[in-house]
Amino acid sequence: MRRRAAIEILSQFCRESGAASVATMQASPVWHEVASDVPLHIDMLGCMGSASSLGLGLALGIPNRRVVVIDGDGCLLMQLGTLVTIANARPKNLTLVIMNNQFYETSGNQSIPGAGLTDIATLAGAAGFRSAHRISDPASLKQQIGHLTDDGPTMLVLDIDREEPCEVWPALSMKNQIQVVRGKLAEVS
Ligand SMILES: Cc1ncc(C[n+]2csc(CCOP(=O)(O)OP(=O)(O)O)c2C)c(N)n1
Ligand SMILES: [Mg+2]
Repeated sequence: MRRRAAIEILSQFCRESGAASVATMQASPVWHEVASDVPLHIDMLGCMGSASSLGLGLALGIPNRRVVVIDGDGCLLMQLGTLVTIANARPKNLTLVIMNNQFYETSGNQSIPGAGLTDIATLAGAAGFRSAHRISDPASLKQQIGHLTDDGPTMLVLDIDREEPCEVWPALSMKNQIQVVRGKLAEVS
């Protein structure tokens, strides 16, 4: 599936449900192309493997709101122990989406270790995630995201086509995004 098609579906879910979102790597510029209106969004910039930890903190802090993290497959492998940390914390409202393109696309499309061999959804299940599904097409993603229950943490592993990395990165400030999200959450609580 194309990254953009997946992010259109994920961002529409956040728009409709009021979920907070975190994106990283090549998901970030696409998110800003299609979903700059979705209010509770933070990009994890630069720090491979930390988007899921930021999402975990958010999910524990706002337990009545769903949190969707869009992570890279290479990033997940960089800090694989986070799967156990997340499963152990049992955030019912957290969904970790892995963009399973099998490449480090951002740094020039080097193949990730375990490409075509390692099953990330099985790793998540073994770590203690309540459910983990591998999804290959937009229709299945739409269906699966419509059936998310508050029985997380859940993982969706999306098979994403190899693309070329974006040429122009949007100007983003994590500090600013975190302050904006904090302010918006304070307004509604
Ligand atoms: C610890 C660490 N090593 C290397 C890098 C350089 N680097 C930046 S992005 C990236 C690839 C990210 O790959 P993936 O998580 O699969 O996301 P994709 O680019 O495929 O969306 C690498 C290796 C880094 N930022 N941090
Ligand atoms: Mg990747």
